[in-house]
Amino acid sequence: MKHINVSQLFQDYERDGVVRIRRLLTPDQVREIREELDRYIFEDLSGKPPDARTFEADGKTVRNLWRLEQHHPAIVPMLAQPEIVALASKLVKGEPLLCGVETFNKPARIGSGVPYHQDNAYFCQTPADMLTIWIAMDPVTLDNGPVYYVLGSHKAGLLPTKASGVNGNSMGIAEEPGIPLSQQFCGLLDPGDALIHHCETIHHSAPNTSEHSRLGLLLVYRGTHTQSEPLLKAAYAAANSNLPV
Ligand SMILES: O=C(O)CCC(=O)C(=O)O
Repeated sequence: MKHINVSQLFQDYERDGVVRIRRLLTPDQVREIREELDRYIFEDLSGKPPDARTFEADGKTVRNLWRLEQHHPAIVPMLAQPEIVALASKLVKGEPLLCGVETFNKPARIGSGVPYHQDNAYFCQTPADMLTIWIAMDPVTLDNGPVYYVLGSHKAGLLPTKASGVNGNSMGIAEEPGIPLSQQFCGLLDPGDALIHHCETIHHSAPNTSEHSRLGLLLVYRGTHTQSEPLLKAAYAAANSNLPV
């Protein structure tokens, strides 16, 4: 990680609400983590509670793994290395707390899309010093459902939400921003590359209709100084209440 210019990254993050980092993980680390995720899904997942995962519409292919830090804590040291924690600390402007380790698997052919949203509609934190480090385990291409971001959108704060009805992504934004894809930042990545986005940056992704998996592994950090906002929590609970697990 010595190749990262942290001050420049901080400036870019503050301006755009999203930054790309090449080679956050080495090919060996990616291989090791991917093997462990495959093993966890195959051997352990069926014994975990329903909040450990969301399936695709076929009811059996994993769309998301949730709460890996609780359900599979042994994976955390493979990811949350000191340099990554230090980077998170700079961007959340305080002591970083790892509050989520999860995946967006986007399996080949059936991986579902993610509606336009801001993560803080789920996280419900104030101040909004919270972020996601989205690490590519596969090549992310134009064809397999990359994440698109509306640059600078975090600066407008949290926008009105609506329930999206999407299992695994229940909170959408009430009005899509109307910015063409060509003017949005497209997170094309090689395995081991990462995106870091602010929790109020608007983003979304299309279904994966390609023959290639697009697995993203996410680390979510907040500063220990942030607090839950009860009104936001209530809206989130309402949006989730009618969705299957
Ligand atoms: O991986 C995706 O397609 C969406 C990811 C996402 O919504 C997020 O990182 O908050």
